[in-house]
Amino acid sequence: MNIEKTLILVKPDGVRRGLVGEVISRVETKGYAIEALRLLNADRGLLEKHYAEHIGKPFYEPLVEFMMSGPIVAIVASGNRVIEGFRSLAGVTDPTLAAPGTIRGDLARDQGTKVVQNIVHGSDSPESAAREIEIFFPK
Ligand code: D4T
Repeated sequence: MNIEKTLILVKPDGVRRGLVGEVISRVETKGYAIEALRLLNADRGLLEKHYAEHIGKPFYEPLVEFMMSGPIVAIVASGNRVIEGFRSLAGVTDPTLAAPGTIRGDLARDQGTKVVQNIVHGSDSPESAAREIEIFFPK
């Protein structure tokens, strides 16, 4: 059956704008299952782990500041090919270019900030999913 799990984050812009329900609704309507969910304020240490691959990049510090600017919602969703399925639901990173019909394409735009504010994060591989789920939902 190859049922996968993925980590989804509703970023502070999504929570601030009251889009948590909309994101969950799109995940559920697509047919994926919600396995776990928590609201939290991410601290720098947690974000350093989550965004380790981006440390040193020009957008890293603005990214961390943005991710600490308000509560986020972490979700584990499951289903066959949910990792690529959620990436498809989310749309590409840049919300200006994300296709209409996607979360980012429908709900986000360029805010003129140093960091892309794009409502959601989704794991990009089984390895990332396992690593990220352990960060947000440690056993
Ligand atoms: P996440 O990881 O949040 O699902 O987004 P993506 O997978 O679509 O994008 P990413 O990991 O490459 O980037 C993480 C995070 O950094 C912001 N970002 C990214 C940015 O502000 N400027 C940039 O040039 C890039 C590449 C947006 C998402």
